[in-house]
Amino acid sequence: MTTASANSPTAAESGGAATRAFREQGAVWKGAGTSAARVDSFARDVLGRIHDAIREHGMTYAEYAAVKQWLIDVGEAGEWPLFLDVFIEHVVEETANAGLSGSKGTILGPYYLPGQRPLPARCALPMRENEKGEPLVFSGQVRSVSGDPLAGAVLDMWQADDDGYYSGFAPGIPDGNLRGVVTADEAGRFEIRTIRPAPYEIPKDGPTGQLIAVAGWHAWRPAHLHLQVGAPGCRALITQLYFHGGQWLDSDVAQATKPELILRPQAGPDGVLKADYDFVLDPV
Ligand code: MBD
Ligand code: FE
Repeated sequence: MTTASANSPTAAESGGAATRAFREQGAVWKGAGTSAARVDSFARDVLGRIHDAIREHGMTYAEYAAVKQWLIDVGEAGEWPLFLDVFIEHVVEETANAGLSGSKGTILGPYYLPGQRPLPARCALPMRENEKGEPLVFSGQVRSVSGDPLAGAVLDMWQADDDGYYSGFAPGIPDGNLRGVVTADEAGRFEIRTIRPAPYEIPKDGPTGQLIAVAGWHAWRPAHLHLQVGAPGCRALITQLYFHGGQWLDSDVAQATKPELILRPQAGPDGVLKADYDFVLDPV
């Protein structure tokens, strides 16, 4: 508690909240339906590759004990959602979404919360009276792969604030801040007023941050907007949008950037930053 600002979350606070949020959303996956044979071959493959790494690196017993303690700590801090979404999810996304032809997706991450405020096509995300950060108008259109506008498409959006903190996962931020569920208009269009988010740094006081520090990596994600975009008859798109020239774009700790996901905001006639992005949804 030396230099942390008033709403700076501890790792255990944000980790615990992320683990609770994941448990509550767990029902939506309804079991993976994976066969015993597939569990057997996948689990044996993963374990075999860990055994190989231990042999190749000549792991000592002291190192084995340190790893065991670290794994215990990740669970106790509630950091499995954080750790997995930062270091593993990008490969699951790449694998599961291979071969789609609509807009690019990327990882969901640990900070989605369902049931946020419904908003009309032209709206502002819920924010504090004096929300810090550069105002940003994010607008565009949702279409099918055949180019038809998708009337009534829904954009569920969430983002960090100007300090890089998410409501629901850091103390002192009102519930629902910078989160909202926007219904596009008859032409699939939307125009959302918000602020430009700051980059996100993984908490340094938890086991994930400890691993990153000890390994000499950095803990940053570039600034991003999170979106889940859906429409009837379409496959829901989980994605993130980044900012051209933004710090950490080329070294995202979560490896979740793609060239197709970069906004180029421009100041409008009123001087306010505007970013346009159209979403193309694959069929179900
Ligand atoms: C984030 O904000 C995020 O989007 C991901 C994927 C992981 C950690 C924090
Ligand atoms: Fe994020």
